[in-house]
Amino acid sequence: LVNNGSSTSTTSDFLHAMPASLTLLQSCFLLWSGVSRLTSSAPTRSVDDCAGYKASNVTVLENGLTADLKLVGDGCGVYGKDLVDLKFLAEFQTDSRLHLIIYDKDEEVYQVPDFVVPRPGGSVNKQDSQLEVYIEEEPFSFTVTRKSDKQAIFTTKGSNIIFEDQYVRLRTSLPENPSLYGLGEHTDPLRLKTSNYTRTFWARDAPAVPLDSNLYGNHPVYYEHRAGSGDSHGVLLLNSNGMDIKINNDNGQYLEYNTLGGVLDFYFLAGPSPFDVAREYSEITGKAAMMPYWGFGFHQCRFGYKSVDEVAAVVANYSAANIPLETMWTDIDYMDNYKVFTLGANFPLAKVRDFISNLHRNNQHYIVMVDPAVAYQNYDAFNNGVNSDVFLKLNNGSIYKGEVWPGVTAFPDWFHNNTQSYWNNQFETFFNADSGVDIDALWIDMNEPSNFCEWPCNVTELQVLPRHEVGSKKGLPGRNLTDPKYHIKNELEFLSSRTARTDLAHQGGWAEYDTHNLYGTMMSRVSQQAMLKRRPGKRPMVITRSTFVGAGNYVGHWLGDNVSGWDQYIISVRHLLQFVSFFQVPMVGADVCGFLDNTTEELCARWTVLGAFYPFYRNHNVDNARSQEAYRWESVAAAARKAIDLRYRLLDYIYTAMYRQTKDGTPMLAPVWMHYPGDAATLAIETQFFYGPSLLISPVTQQSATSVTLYLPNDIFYDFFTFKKANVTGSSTTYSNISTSDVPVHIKGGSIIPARVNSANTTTALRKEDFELFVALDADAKAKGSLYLDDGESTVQTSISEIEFSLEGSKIKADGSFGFKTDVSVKKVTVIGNDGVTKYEMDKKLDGAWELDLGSLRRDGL
Ligand code: MIG
Repeated sequence: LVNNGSSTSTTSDFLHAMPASLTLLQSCFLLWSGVSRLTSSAPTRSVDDCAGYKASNVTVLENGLTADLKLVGDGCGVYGKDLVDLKFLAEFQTDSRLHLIIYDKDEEVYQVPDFVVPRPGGSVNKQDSQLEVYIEEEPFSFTVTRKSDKQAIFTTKGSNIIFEDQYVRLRTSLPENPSLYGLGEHTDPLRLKTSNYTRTFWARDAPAVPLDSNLYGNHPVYYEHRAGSGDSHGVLLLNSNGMDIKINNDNGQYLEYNTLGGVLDFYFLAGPSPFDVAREYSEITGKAAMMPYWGFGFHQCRFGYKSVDEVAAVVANYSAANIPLETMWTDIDYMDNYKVFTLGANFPLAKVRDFISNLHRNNQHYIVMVDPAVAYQNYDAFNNGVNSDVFLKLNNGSIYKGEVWPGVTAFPDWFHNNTQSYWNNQFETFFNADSGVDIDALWIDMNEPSNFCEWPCNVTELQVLPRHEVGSKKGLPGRNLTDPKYHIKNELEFLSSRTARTDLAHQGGWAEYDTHNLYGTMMSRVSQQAMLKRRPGKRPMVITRSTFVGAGNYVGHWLGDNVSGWDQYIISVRHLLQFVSFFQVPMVGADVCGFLDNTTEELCARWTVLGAFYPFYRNHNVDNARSQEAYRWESVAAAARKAIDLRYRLLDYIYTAMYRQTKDGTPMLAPVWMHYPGDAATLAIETQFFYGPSLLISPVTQQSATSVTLYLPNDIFYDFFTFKKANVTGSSTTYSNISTSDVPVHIKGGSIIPARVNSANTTTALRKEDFELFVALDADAKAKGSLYLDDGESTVQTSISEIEFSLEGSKIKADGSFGFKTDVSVKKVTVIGNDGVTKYEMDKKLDGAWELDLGSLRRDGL
């Protein structure tokens, strides 16, 4: 097939489906010939004029396609040296996943190591794929289309790839006004801006989590919904280098990757539903780590609890105020001068141990913070690190020194073979159940890593990356590792500003320049393992600040240093959903009542209610701000009691949703559009969200407001508290008179929600409460829902229950597996339908399948 037309693509020809003639092609590539060079042979300095690559040796395989790529002309040299010989590989790994990688022939260029993000692999015949891939030979471009409608979901046509040693650029055209999501961590709108928008990927300690800024974590994956086809897809660029992703619509709509290195390692996920995309993405990230049941309880923390007595007093105050407190936390204040693995004078070991035993006796839990940076001082944690050689070092062999809370510090090198055992030993000693601080879970902070030193800081001489053997994928030698020519839009001036200097080499030779964004995730995994080691068989709960692709496989995340302000209260929803719904990091929550600055009574009450629908529910405050524990104001205490009561009664419902996410990647929380992608009015909704599969939460969004205008998709919804059927759907409606203890919640028709009849003071007690079922009928008067039961804490479960409830006609059923032994029963059923509400009493154990006729049950007078 010869195309003799113009080689430039326009947005309009992009918008049309691929030419029908392509469907006749047996091979999945298109030879493009007769195209003249875009540039003369002289290297140009303009990014847009680079001549790109030419493909040869194109080989069509059963499961994909390979080609060699050669630089056209002398290259463009915009921000470094162009690589002459590249390779292209496209492989259909499953019917819905296409892996496509462009890499250097010698495989010297850095690639995200497989031991950090294990690749899923797999191979299917191209006939079985939902996607197709086409290439054009010169200038080289590739296009990924959806087979069913020939729409291009990604195409580099019309924009040449630039692949230099310190700059890689690739651009895809997109339809006008695309619906794009993800590309975090950010606090920007959930549906991403489509013009003049740059997302920067460079892990940073980001106080006040500002908009339009690089924050703690890096997840270069986006989800796109195409209104035309009604289908969604996902695209991951698995690259950990500093990066700007630009989304713009000057001269056509596009999304453009600009990285400081690495290779173009793409995964295309075909969906076609948004939930399918999420599930497909979970095959790459690995399934999220299941959290302990108690982890869903209410947590209290603050920076600035100065003594164990003060911490104990907070616990006592909660109890006196009759607000259930599941877990108490302590920030860096417990340490001796902020040295990790030490106790300060106001936290004497005997007293701390006493305090923890008391908590445990009451079925409460304790968590403390550990930072990665170790004080450069003569003490055990430092000396042990030196002896096991685990700290990041300069080329001359001396330990690299940064500055964090304790003053001068060393930074563990998570790539080092000895680091896991070093960390295990520190944990086994300091957090020893019999003689140390017997924590139940762990909080890790400052792992971007954060460093108080401004660059250039303590600089003696620049470090040089060693030369690695061909094929090692550890990074090209000879690069400028601290000041590359292309400047990403990092909030801070230099790559090394306020972090570990980027010209350090890790053990094995990887440069911090390439692996900076992995630091928090590698610490997460090592810490999770260390926690598992001290309590074998028990699910570790580790909450980290910095994350990368795959972090959810090990840990949860809190959303960092937000501000006690109304804007940030509501922005927390979109920030949260990124992680749960798009990045497969479900155990997430923002600091309830806000971290920086002083909160207010009204804000704190509203936030305590909203937080009850975060997977991770913790009130946390900065040092020196006004105290904000839930008992500080009567209205906040009332809000907390009511919100916690509801959260706990629904705890098994959300625990079931989390379990499902850990099994198949179905997000436990989701933005409205993921449930109703065909409804254009949902695409930008970011203040309402689904909690579990069936409950729509619509918090009050503004200060002084007692009403909220919420959108109900065109479906059946019932008010979860009054059970009234919503008569306006497919449009917005206003709810009024919402007290600071309340939030509108709707249950979707067709669902059954298992809830505990009564809440309890602790999740341990909660597990002994009986169940009731809320049955919300759909248009056919049917409903279903699930319940997962296990022991709540073991990593390996030998006896679980996966129960499916259903209602059809007058029959209500429990089916599935019933391995988990429990004495609790289902005591009530509330059937919510067109004709109002009927409540029934019943008494059925959860030890085997059953079926009941509602007509045979005693009705409970309403
Ligand atoms: O430099 O440990 O995001 O939650 O309270 C600040 C003190 C260090 C930042 C964390 C915050 C924590 C604080 N930490």
